[in-house]
Amino acid sequence: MTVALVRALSDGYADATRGALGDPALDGPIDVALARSQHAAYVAGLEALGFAVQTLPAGGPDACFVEDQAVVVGARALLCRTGHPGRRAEAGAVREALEALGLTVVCMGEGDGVLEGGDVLRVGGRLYVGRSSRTDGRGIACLQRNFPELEVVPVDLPAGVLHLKCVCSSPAPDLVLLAEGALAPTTFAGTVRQVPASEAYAANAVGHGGRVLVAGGYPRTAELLRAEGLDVFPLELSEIRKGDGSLTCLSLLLTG
Ligand code: CIR
Repeated sequence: MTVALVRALSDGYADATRGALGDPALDGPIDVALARSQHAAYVAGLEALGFAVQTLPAGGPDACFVEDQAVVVGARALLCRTGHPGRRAEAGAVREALEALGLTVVCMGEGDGVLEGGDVLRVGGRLYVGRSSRTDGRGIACLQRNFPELEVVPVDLPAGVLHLKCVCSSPAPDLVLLAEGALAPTTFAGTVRQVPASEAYAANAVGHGGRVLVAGGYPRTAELLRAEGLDVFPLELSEIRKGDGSLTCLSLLLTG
């Protein structure tokens, strides 16, 4: 199965939770129509990577950031209890979609703490998980209980980082793209390539089969990915970024 689950942008997207990225340049109003066209280009990009894209109907203002609702490993998913209480109502539709695709879904309960998928990065046999304002120790323990076949590696995030994947991603097997200065490169096993701090936003990239979607306007990151032998597809993300989102946040990728 090579399916990407995405969620349509709601009319209320202009009211998405904002400000965590701490960049005043992102303070202006969100242009929802432009956000929708950027989202459509993202969907086309996922198709170019080889995914069959399934689009869920719109939900709350932040629901397009579907990555936060689940952690998928093979044919199993852990449905997250998000650290953002206002986003918990988004989970039901994601659960139904994952079950309809044949996945076994386990739901986090109230005693399981909080966890958001944006804090979880899979690299080979490891799940790196950010300890953040959205993910706590009990959530990390719940992740380890549910995926005992993988090694869960907690990562303390610097202040002001919303999710682990705001500063890193793995767009190709065993490759970690990391924003320089955000975390020690030795945090990760495998090949770590650092993007300059001035291009930190581009450290969040989505890849599959040798092709990579990357935020547009970051030439050094694009060059670095090309040097890894990858085909680079830059995407404009201004309105997604204003909602504190980036590329991985907009999909749940099922490749098991
Ligand atoms: C939120 O604050 O939850 C959304 N506005 C942004 C979520 C971005 N998700 C992600 O980085 N995985």
